[in-house]
Amino acid sequence: SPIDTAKFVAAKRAVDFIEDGMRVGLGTGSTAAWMVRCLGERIREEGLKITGVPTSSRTAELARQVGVKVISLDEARWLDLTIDGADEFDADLNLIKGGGGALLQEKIVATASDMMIVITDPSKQVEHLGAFPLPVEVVPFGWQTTKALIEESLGSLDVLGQTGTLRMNGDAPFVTDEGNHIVDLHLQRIGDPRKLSLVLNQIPGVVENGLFIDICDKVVIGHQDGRVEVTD
Ligand code: DER
Repeated sequence: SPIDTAKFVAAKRAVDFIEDGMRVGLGTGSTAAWMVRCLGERIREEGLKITGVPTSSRTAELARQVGVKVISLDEARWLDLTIDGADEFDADLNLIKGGGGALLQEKIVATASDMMIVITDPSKQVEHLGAFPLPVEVVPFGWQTTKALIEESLGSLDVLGQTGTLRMNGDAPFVTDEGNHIVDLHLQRIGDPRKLSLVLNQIPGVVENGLFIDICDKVVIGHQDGRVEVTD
């Protein structure tokens, strides 16, 4: 499909940044999956020697299938490069991530990397973050209270919407790789993403949120006609 072409060309371009001997963070989502497949091809065709640190169990599974040597973040300690997708990115390269529910491991791995490259298609580019519901990872204990505290905290912030919804997986709450739940915040527009991220992470019961501030270094935008843009 055209959108798959856009994701594929972005993923393929990003894999060109990977050099022999690198420790690479492997993102989660459909665009990141194209990246893992392209990486597997480079390993097979060029004998590229790298190790990969996955950001979710499903990425780990795919990486092994295509022949990437998978190691844990604890074994790698620090990474040279992480390549991951995003749900939104703005002009400051701040992101909303977490649509796939892997935001906690994604943010830890991206922060442990010298460089983060985000692979996208034009639908992810926004003037202001917030049209995509902001995922907030919360511990299961007292999650309804935590959700209420989150909504209450929004009152003093520059956001338009103020409701959160518990993310479901069928008729049960969605459970992350870490065993937590996700509350999706329907904010419509986030005026000050940095402040919102700090306020959210102070709330007891909140583990992490999907705002990536000052983490992304490059965005690769793939287009359905095969064109690719790289933005620093
Ligand atoms: O969940 C995530 O953070 C994913 O990377 C998401 O942001 C992008 O997923 P997509 O590539 O399937 O659109």
